[in-house]
Amino acid sequence: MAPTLGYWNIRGLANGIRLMLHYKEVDFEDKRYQQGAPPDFSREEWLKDKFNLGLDFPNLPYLIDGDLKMTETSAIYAYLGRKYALCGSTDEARVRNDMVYSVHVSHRSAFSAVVYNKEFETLKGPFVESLPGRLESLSKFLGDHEYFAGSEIVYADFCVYDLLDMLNVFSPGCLDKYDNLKAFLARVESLPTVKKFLDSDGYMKRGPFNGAIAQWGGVVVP
Ligand SMILES: N[C@@H](CCC(=O)N[C@@H](CS)C(=O)NCC(=O)O)C(=O)O
Repeated sequence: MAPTLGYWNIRGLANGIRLMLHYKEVDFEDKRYQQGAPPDFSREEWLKDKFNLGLDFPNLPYLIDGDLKMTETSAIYAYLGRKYALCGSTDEARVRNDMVYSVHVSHRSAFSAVVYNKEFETLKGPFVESLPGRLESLSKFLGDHEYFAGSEIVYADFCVYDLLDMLNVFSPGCLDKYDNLKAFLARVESLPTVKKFLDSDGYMKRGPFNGAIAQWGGVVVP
């Protein structure tokens, strides 16, 4: 039976997972829960399922693959990475994958702390000012490599792709001086199976990136 990936109907923590599954042409159910409209932002659609799926730590995203049921984004990436040989084939590639995955989590967490904060307007500027430092180190680490682990694509590439693409919508032009990061985005986008997903109706090119209660990216960004 095809695996099920459950998540909100947003990019959020799941877009990189969706990209990876499409890249590998995995037949899966992309189950998207719809959060209610303001002012209630009901989570009812998810809450009806939350404790009935047999999940040990009920949360979104979840992945159900046969008898295996899991939550925690990092566990889902690691599982799929192992299953589809996207963890890196050498020690060096595996270390690079693991490092850049964790670094991307730090950046994503910092971003979430800003966009979900009621003080968003105050916090936005300092976050934008922090972007060159964040992007510079990713750019240096990527160097002349095709992908973040080297010449082979790994699961962290899909996470970083999603993060950079979102930051470029949040702060247009923030990638301008990083030619290798822009080339990396273009490289991922030109992978035929990824391109097919990016061009499909279901792809959320302009979001929503975040949950509906976020101060930025909770709806499609014009
Ligand atoms: N530690 C979890 C956090 C997951 C999480 O915060 N999920 C949010 C959406 S991004 C959610 O709405 N979860 C559903 C819930 O809390 O019931 C992970 O890394 O996957």
